[in-house]
Amino acid sequence: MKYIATLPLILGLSGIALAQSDNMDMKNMPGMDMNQKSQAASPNEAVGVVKQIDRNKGMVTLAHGPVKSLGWPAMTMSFTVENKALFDKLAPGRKVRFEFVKQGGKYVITGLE
Ligand SMILES: [Cu+2]
Repeated sequence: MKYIATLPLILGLSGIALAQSDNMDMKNMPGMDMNQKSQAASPNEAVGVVKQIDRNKGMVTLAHGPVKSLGWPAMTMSFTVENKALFDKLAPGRKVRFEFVKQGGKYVITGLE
């Protein structure tokens, strides 16, 4: 009689334990997902001056200012331009405000003005 009485109690407790760990997963996982999404989805913003343009390679070299989101100092470097229409906005010496994301090992400009 005692044994039968304790069994549902143990099951009940483990049920609560499972429910709690489910809640923890639900609290943690979407939070982590949200952080990863915001990193992937929101592009990095910077201003720069166009130094060199290579339409054939789909590259532009920019002397850009600090990039807060990446902790980058100002530097001159090449970016990939996959959207060829953006080349119409590029000219040597032009000051631009641009957005870029890291895709694989490349920094791809996604917006430019
Ligand atoms: Cu750079």
